[in-house]
Amino acid sequence: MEKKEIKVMQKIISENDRLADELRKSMTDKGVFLINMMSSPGSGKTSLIESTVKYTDTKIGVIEGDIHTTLDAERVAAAGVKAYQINTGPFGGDCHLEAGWIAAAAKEMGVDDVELLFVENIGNLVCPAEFDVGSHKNMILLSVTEGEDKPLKYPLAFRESQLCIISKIDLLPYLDIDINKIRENLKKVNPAIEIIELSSKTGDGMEKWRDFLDMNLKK
Ligand SMILES: Nc1nc2c(ncn2[C@@H]2O[C@H](COP(=O)(O)OP(=O)(O)O)[C@@H](O)[C@H]2O)c(=O)[nH]1
Ligand SMILES: [Mg+2]
Repeated sequence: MEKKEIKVMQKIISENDRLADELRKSMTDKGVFLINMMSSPGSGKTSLIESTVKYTDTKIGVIEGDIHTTLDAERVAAAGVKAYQINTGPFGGDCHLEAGWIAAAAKEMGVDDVELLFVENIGNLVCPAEFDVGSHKNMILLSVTEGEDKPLKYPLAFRESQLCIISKIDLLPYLDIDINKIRENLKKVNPAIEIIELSSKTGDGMEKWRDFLDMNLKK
């Protein structure tokens, strides 16, 4: 990367950090807890939001990030969740979300009736980790079909997250994957990371996820 490009990137990131702090404070003042969800495409972010509704009375809102389509916003809205879709495709197809966009989306959607706001970030394990979106907590999903090595290959995303959901555990009997190795690799890159194993499909482990949300919402 040329020196000029590095300088421009640094400027974008420091402006994003400023907006992120501003948004976090404004959400705290409004009593909204903001969780940023990151993961590879298909690891189960939208499914987890859909099934969370069945386990809590908390008023949930979701800001969906995708390059194209409003499919995820339609899915969570059908599950009874207040939803807003951001598409980056028409603006160059960015593979991450930024704090300013989340602030604008939250304003347009309205959060007066929301206690828990999820940002479903754009599916990939690289760019979203580089941008603070103003969240109180970052979480990452890693489905059991993705392999034990992903925390080692994409450490930043796992380091920036306080919680890792190991998802789709109902599939374990059909796979040659060692869940202990996943845990071990997670702790190698982020010793403080909390880990919850669950299946949005069968509901296994969902009570631990609900407890995590309850504990954070009480604070
Ligand atoms: N077996 C199983 N499939 C799941 C589970 N969670 C999600 N899926 C499936 O995985 C696919 C991708 O899920 P989705 O929630 O769209 O992932 P996202 O791209 O991270 O939002 C869908 O076909 C889901 O039905 C789970 O816990 N168990
Ligand atoms: Mg999704």
